[in-house]
Order: sequence, then C-alpha cells, then structure tokens
Amino acid sequence: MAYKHILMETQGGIATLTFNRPKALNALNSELLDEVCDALERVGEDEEIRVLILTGAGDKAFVAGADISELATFTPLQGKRFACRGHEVMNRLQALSIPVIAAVNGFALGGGSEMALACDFIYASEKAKFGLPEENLGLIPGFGGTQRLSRQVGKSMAKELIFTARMISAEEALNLGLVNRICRQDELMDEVRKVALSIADKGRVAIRAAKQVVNRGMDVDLATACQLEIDAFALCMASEDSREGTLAFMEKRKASFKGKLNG
Ligand code: CO8
Repeated sequence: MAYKHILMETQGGIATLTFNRPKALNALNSELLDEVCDALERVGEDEEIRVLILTGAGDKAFVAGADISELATFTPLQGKRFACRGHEVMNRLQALSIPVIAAVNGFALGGGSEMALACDFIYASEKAKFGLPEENLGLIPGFGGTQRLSRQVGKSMAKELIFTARMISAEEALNLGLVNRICRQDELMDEVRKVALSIADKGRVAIRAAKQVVNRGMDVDLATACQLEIDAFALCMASEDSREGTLAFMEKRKASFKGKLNG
C-alpha cells in the first residue's frame, strides 16, 4: 500500500511513523487511519524492527484529533464505523509486541491524545498540549480516551479533563503521569531515539514479555496478574537471551542478545 498521509522510515531497528498532514495539523481522516493500520501490520511482521516511534510532521502538532471536516459529514453508522476503525488502530498499537513511544511535538488533541495514550509511553516537547476536546463538538472521545485516560491519570481527573475539554500543557501532563519526560522541541526526536536505542539493545523475548505482562496485568486482579508474571518469567528463563544475559554478566562483558526463545 502506498502512503499519502503518513511517512515510514526505519533505521538501525528503530521505525518512525510520522503523521503527515501538517496543513490540517495531522488530523486523522479515514484514509490516514487505513494507512496506519497497514503500517502497523507491516511493523508487526518485520523481525528487524525493535521499537516504533510515532510523531507528527511540522512543529505545531502531533495530531490535532480526528478530521472534523470529515466527521461533520458522517451519518451515525459511518461515525460508528470510523470509531471502530480508530479502536482497531489503538488496539493494534497496544498489542504490538515491540515497544511504541509517542514523541509528542505539539497539539495532541482528541484522537491525537488517544493515539499517544495507546503507546507504551510518551515523551513530549515543551510545546506539547494534550486534551480531549470532544465535548466542545457535542461528542465524547471515541478512540478509547474515556478508558485509557482514566486508567492513566485516575477517573476523577479524566472526568474533569473530558467534561471541561480543557487543554493541558506538557508540564501539567508530566505532573499527572501522562508524560514520562519533557524535552526541548529541537531535542525531542534525538531524546526519543536515544531511549529507543537503549530498549532495542535488550533481549526481544524479555521486552515482549514485560510489555504483555504489564498490559494484561492492568486488566485483571493482582493474583492473576502476578501469575502472568511468573509464567512469563519462566518463559524468559527458557530463552537463549536469558542464558546470554546471565553469562555475559558473569564474564563481565556486554550481552549480545539474539532475540531468540531458544537455539
Ligand atoms: N480536523 C480538521 N482540521 C483541523 C483540525 C481537525 N481536528 N485541527 C486543525 N485543523 C485545521 C484547521 O481547520 C486549519 O485549517 P485551515 O488553515 O484550512 O483553516 C489548520 O488545521 C490550522 O488550524 P488552526 O488555524 O485552527 O490553528 P490554531 O493554531 O489557531 O489552533 C487548534 C490550533 C487549537 C489545535 C485548533 O486547530 C483546534 O481546536 N483544532 C481542533 C481540535 C479538536 O477539537 N480535536 C478533536 C477532534 S474530535 C476527535 O478527535 C474525536 C476522536 C474520536 C472520533 C470517533 C468517531 C466517531
């Protein structure tokens, strides 16, 4: 599939997906969502890719939400289909076995905040602004924001942000635990690539296991979650990577992980 609204680039095991409609502040239309879906499928199939970064083209926006000019034309049924497609994209992002980092370089509103929330963590530039402004349009968040924001910042804060449609700064997002780190605008991508490379260096089996256990564990009771951890730990113990990691420690050298479960 040729892409019109996104850019994909892979370098040294790090893939970068850039939302590329800067004139519309990278707003998400149906075509763009289809392209993201296709790109995520390809990323999932490519064993060489160890980390995925999402960011927005231009210096103003990550994604300013769903494309309102398209939303305005939808019948309720078309709106439902669009919401389902959005959920499919967010679920694919969350289910990807490799880590996904959102590099939020400007406005991340509505579907843009929801996209960032579906990533494993967020680094933001000092110019970033987050918000779920759907109530201003007589709508509610439709790409998982009501659920993922509540889980991230607690339900009371999520309700306040959704009810008021208020935009928050990178600083406030950091204080709420929505953002892991704030970077200077011109240093954001370098900082995100640095953390991505430090993750890419680790064993693929153990990174995948950690992501799955944290994600699945959030949705079940503590005892079940801890059992998931025990099982995943045992799986890691069976991997060639864990033999290499422990041996390298004892031989006082850097581990060279092959990303293999065994042999
Ligand atoms: N959709 C379409 N076009 C947009 C959007 C958008 N979300 N955001 C900005 N644009 C366009 C503007 O129309 C403008 O285009 P033009 O130059 O042709 O007039 C261009 O981008 C630049 O924008 P502004 O001139 O408005 O730039 P400002 O710096 O003045 O303002 C803001 C920036 C504050 C980001 C402002 O553009 C804004 O408020 N945008 C809308 C934000 C918003 O409400 N987002 C939520 C959308 S709804 C949503 O995401 C729901 C997701 C779930 C859907 C479920 C489906 C059923």
